Amino acid sequence: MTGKLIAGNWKMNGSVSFATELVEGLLERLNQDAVSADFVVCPPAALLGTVLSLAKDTDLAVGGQDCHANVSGAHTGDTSAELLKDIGCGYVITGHSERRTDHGETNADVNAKSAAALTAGLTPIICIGETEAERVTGDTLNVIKTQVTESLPDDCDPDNIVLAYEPVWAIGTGKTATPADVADVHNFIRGLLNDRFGEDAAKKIRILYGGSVKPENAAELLAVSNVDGALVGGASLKVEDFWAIGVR
Ligand code: G2H
Repeated sequence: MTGKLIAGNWKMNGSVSFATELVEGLLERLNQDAVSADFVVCPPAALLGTVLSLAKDTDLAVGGQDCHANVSGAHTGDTSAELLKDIGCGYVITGHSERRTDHGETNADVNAKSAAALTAGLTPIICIGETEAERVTGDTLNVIKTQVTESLPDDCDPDNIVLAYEPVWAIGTGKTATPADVADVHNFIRGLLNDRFGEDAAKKIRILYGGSVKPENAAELLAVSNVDGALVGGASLKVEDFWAIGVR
């Protein structure tokens, strides 16, 4: 692990002209400033070609928003991890709560997709997080424990995985977890990773926070112990805001 990892999840937003402008703006800033953070953008699949051609041979990494667990086959509309790797991606988001909700993805699905990503040579950004109902009933840490245990592939290499803690109630709602809430969960996740991989290996795994991260709250969230970066949705769609989250 080096600096913070700032990952932009564009979700189902953008166009060719939007992507071009945003990526050119990021590259301009990356060329000018000495930056300690690592930046990755995850556009919709249809914009990956546009983004990858602009980001080729630069410090801007590119990722997919999902992948299929299989290498190929009759899976209309899906994209394999191998293909993402082949076109130049370095990362793929797996298990985002919107996929868990919209497509019924289970921890077992997320595990299989993350394993496929690792086999293909991609770094999966494996998302976990509790719902509002689970938080209210005091089940947050139990849910997190189950998600971490079941979503990470058995033999995964800690050098090549990223976790993202995204409380579902804070996603796109403008509600942000307090630094104390985030510290509790991130410290708990680090403990789970220590138990599973041993402290030396576990400390290589970046744990991102996601959920309404914006320039106004980024400094205090990124200062929390065991917060190694951010997974950013809405604010990753404006170059100034996305940049300001990682470079202050
Ligand atoms: C959480 C996040 C990005 P937003 O989904 O993954 O989105 O920053 O809009 O809450």
